Amino acid sequence: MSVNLLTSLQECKKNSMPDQQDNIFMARAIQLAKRGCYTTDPNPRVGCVLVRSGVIIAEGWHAWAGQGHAEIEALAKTNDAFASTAYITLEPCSHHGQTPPCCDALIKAGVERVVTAMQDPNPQVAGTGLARLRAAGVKVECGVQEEDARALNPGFIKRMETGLPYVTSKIAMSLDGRTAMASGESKWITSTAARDDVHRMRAASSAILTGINTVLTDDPRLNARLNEDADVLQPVRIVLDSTLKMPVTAKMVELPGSCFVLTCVSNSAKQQQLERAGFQVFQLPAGVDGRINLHEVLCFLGNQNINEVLIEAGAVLNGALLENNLVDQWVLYMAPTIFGDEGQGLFRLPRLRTMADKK
Ligand code: AOF
Ligand code: ZN
Repeated sequence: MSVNLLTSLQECKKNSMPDQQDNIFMARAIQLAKRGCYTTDPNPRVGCVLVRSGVIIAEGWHAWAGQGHAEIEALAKTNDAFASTAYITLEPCSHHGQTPPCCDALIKAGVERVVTAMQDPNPQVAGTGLARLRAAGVKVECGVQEEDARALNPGFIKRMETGLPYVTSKIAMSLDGRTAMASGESKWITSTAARDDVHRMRAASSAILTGINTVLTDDPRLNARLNEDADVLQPVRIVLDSTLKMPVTAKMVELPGSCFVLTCVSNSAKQQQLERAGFQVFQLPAGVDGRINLHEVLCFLGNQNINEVLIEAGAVLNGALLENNLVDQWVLYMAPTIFGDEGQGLFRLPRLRTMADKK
């Protein structure tokens, strides 16, 4: 815990209103949840703080799917949680998934009050955890710092609510809005600081998606390479490759983690070659233009339990994504360089001609 937060907790503990205390302890639970930022997929990031008489008696967070949920990790750190308040960034689960229900563990431990930031959007839980706690006589509040807690898990929430992943597209551009020279050459537009930032974004993503042309031009590794020492569950590397041009020698397939090639042609000989090299190949429906239908791609990713997908692609794919309104968040890095008139733009959108067409 940071010294500042500790001091403010101690100062606050005797005199403050219950609401203020709730906010401070929930802020701490949110901080703890962030420790699972690179590892909890496909599960959400969740933090938990157990408090008695205004003092934190135990803390926990969810780190890896299949391992302890935040509440269980916190309960394991104290042998007496009786009459405590549990601050949890997500409603405690009520179902048997890979682990038993957290709401039962809280009841069994004699927790007196549960404060959560938000309901679990997982239809298997969706309010039943809170209802079970109330039925057992536990005081329950929900909605404390909900906005910050939702921001921990944009992908998990969107996937649970819509079946689709949360989509971020990252684009690096020059001051004159170019993303590559006319030849396709683009290494490097941004500084190392910006690229380090991208590796943190990659680490927090469930998948990195690009188009086959980027692979043919750059042979990218598409893995997360962090400077700091942190556990990372490597994102799935995904390439949209309508006509199965993927080279079996691509660098990305040599690295730990999965590589998916999504295509809309059937070519069993090439598919077998790619599979022998370590790729997983999936055939998806084509759109009217003969390329893979991008909405189908997102449905496929949702079915594969991908929460957050980071797109790192060129102007063609970004143009199609923009046109189909499939991106939730655009992240633009602008470097203080000029590429000139021949350079490639951010979005290939040939149908825009008049001001009435503008996006
Ligand atoms: C909690 N606390 O820390 C997390 C929760 O397969 P399992 O057992 O890991 O369950 C996964 C589901 O549990 C996940 O989809 C979400 O609904 C909930 N996650 N719940 O009480 C936690 N990570
Ligand atoms: Zn749980």
